[in-house]
Amino acid sequence: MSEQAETLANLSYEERRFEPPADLAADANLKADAYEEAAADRLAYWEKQADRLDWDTRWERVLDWDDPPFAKWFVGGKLNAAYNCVDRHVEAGAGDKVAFHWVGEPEDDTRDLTYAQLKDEVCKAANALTELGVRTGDRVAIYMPMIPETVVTMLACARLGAPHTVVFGGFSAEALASRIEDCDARVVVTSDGGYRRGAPSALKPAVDEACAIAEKTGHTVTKVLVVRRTGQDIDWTDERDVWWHDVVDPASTEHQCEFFDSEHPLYVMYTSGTTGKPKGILHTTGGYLVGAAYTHWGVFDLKPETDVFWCTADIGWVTGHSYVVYGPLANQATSVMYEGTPDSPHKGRWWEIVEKYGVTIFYTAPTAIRTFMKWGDDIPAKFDMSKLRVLGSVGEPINPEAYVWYRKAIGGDRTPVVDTWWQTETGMILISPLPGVTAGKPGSAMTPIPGVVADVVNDEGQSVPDGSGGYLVLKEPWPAMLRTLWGDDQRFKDTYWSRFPGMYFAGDGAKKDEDGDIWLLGRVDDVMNVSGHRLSTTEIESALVSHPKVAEAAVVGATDPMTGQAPCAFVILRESAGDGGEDIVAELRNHVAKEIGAIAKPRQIMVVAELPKTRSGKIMRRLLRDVAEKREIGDVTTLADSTVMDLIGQGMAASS
Ligand code: 6R9
Repeated sequence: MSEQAETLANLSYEERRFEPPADLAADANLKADAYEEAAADRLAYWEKQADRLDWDTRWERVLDWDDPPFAKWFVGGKLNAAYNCVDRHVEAGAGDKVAFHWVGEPEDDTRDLTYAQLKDEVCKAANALTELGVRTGDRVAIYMPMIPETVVTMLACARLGAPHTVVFGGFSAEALASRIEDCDARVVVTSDGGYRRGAPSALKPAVDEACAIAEKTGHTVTKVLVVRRTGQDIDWTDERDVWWHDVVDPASTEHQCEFFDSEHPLYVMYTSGTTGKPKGILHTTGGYLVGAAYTHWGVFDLKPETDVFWCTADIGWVTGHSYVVYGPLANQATSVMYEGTPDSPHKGRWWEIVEKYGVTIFYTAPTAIRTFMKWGDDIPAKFDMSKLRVLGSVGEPINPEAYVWYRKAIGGDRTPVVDTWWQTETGMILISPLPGVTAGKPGSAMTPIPGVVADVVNDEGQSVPDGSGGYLVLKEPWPAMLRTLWGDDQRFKDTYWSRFPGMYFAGDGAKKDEDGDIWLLGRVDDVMNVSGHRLSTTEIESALVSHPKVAEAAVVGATDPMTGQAPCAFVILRESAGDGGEDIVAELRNHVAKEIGAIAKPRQIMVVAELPKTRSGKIMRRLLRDVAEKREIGDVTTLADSTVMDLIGQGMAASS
């Protein structure tokens, strides 16, 4: 090998390893033998994990996989998720323990909620929701900021066996309406607004608008329950809208909970797929709660007596469901929950909170880590974060430099970093280092956790050798797996189970390194990952095409130093729109924000005369990605008209 080639080979090989600290390893919840135990008898291992919960009726069978891909876990078992998250801890004498140190964005607006208080609030909300007509099986939509009432509402729904669907507060009225309609929710819980970046930001107007949109298709929302958070002025529909303080506050704290079948639906969470229509991922009660509790305990090495856990995710995403709400509460953890943005009122706000509450385990996303890196080491250095002992990352691949910075600047060079791979569909972490076992490699999610069977396969579905890349698959069912897509079993089969027969196809590319450790390489479908949030190219294209001036649109996810990927759009205007006018780009960006949400706003919009298409009419996104990432344009031989790229290239030069 030439000297230069050798240098290159070494550069692309990550040699840094971070061994677990000795004290953590000695006392770890999960040790190396867990891998062997789970491999020897996987179902017995999961059965043991199910004993973390309180069951009213014990299951008869651990897994029913007789009709794949439709799984049933802990068959015949009965339990209540809210009882497991709250009541049983109070009954065990932990009522005075803090469940949440809640921190509002305005300084000094804080509230500690004990398990006993949480139990009272959940019971009151369950009684109030019943008054409003919610029955077992009914879907309830939740569109809320990060306030305690959001958790209370989710648990109240779980207590009643009414599946919730939480819609991220950053989503638009249109997006909210489509979710309300898809899962046929008749009751919506919201607030007047929440605090973001130092100012009240409204939520209720979007609910009003969503109800009006739904009404047009014949779908009536009968009740909207509204928490007063900011006190801002809002419109009010007398027969439909109800204040939380009028119905929940005076309700009884007594509520007898019912126990539901292990497979009773717990929630539906919408996520972007490869078509314009979001998919309603269905999670059920027993398996999901077992998976969330087990991974929260094992991957973060949670010691409920002494740890203070903080997952910064918004409850509107699956990470918030599993690691702000269900996992930590099932494990009787004490958690921090923060309402606002990391830079309000100053860029050290998160670290100030870590210091104040003595946070020991911290879980966030690479996009946030990269932002802090940009802001500089001196900001976290001002705070005492010496109690931190485990750091976690989720949502997208973490670049090795960000990993190393995170470990050093936040973790004082002591803390293991667990890079956790999972999805809305998987419900729980599946691939991750274990903090007391694994010598972490920056950038690698390492290996499947005990109980999980994952692999990287080639186009034919064969396992690739170490040192090669392919597609990430799961080869055995796991308890928190999605059960189906709400109302669409066929799409469930097509999306996840048809690419490789008998295996779950995650949609992610991955490689195994020479040691067999897994590196995630990003999506292999038309889904992009923007700041850890999934957006589909088709969804943004549909939003653009719904604008009266747009004839055609193509969207690609271009690499972005801060957000991982950023949407870049190429649009063809309608003849009638002329050149679209001076503000066409701003107009279209705002239109996308209105249709989907601000997070989907294209970073860049280029008005073009043609789009590169194959002879069969498929848009060649690969070429557009080359343009968006300012690369040399790749192979154009399959283009129907090869001059198209020259035109786009010229337009690009003119616009930059
Ligand atoms: C939990 C969550 C899932 C997609 C997934 C993958 C990406 C998540 C990752 C990661 C590399 C990690 N992803 N964690 N990629 N390393 N540690 O994020 O769920 O919003 O459904 O996104 O995110 O591409 O397929 P969700």
